Amino acid sequence: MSIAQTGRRSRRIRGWRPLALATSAVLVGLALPAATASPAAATTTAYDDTYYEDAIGKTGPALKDSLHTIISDQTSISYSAVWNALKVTDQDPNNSGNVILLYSGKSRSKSLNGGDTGDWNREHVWAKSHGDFGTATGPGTDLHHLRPEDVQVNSIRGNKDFDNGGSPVSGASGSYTDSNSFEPRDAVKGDVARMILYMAVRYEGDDNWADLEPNDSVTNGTAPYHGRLSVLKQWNDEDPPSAFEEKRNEVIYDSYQGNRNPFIDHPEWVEAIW
Ligand SMILES: [Ca+2]
Ligand SMILES: [Ca+2]
Repeated sequence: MSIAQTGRRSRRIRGWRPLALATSAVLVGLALPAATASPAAATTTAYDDTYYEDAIGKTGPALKDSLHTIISDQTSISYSAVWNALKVTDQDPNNSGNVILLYSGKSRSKSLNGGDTGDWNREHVWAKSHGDFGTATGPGTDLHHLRPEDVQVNSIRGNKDFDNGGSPVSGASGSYTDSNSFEPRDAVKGDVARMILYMAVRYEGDDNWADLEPNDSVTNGTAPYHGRLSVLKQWNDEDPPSAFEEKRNEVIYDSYQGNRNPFIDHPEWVEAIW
């Protein structure tokens, strides 16, 4: 672990009170952490009386069940239609001709979608081999976990579980990887967590697809599980929903699938369920 990584990880320590922290930092001459994150809180309550009406007030498995029912009412699109959808959902707010690539944060021309070096392609944040759902219309085409990514960076991420640690990823500054896991840059850590946990609630094995669930492993292989839950929960707290993420949720709801990612509207529901 590099010094830089150590610094990044130590910035948030659960349960430390600011006064005690300041005092102990002075006593032992430590630098204060650069930032602290608050527990997740609702991004919007605009849908609580309507879309989420049946889920409000619930917790644990009852909340998960209720959200599953709510978000399973959706339109599904084909894998070929995903290209044009991503050009809308992930459009660069500062350049309408470009999309933002998830792990690298780079802005790249919408027209460079494809499979060659320098192109961007369709990254399955829930690795499609975890549950082996492929790219048939279903979980493999669900826009809530599909993002544009550079072809090479996508290949480096592969089907690895998510965890902290590793060596810097070429072409994706701030991301790290080792033999069995991938750590995205700080600005999208929460996005990744909320996408994985959306998939876990949306897919419960009551249709033709596997029951996708998070766990704490980094060796899930083709099992319908994705790790690591403990790290994803931290990332959800550290990186609250951004305007980009909220707009993306809205566009998928309004224009493509008619369903929402509940954890973008209510990130505190992660802790309420897991
Ligand atoms: Ca974010
Ligand atoms: Ca599930």
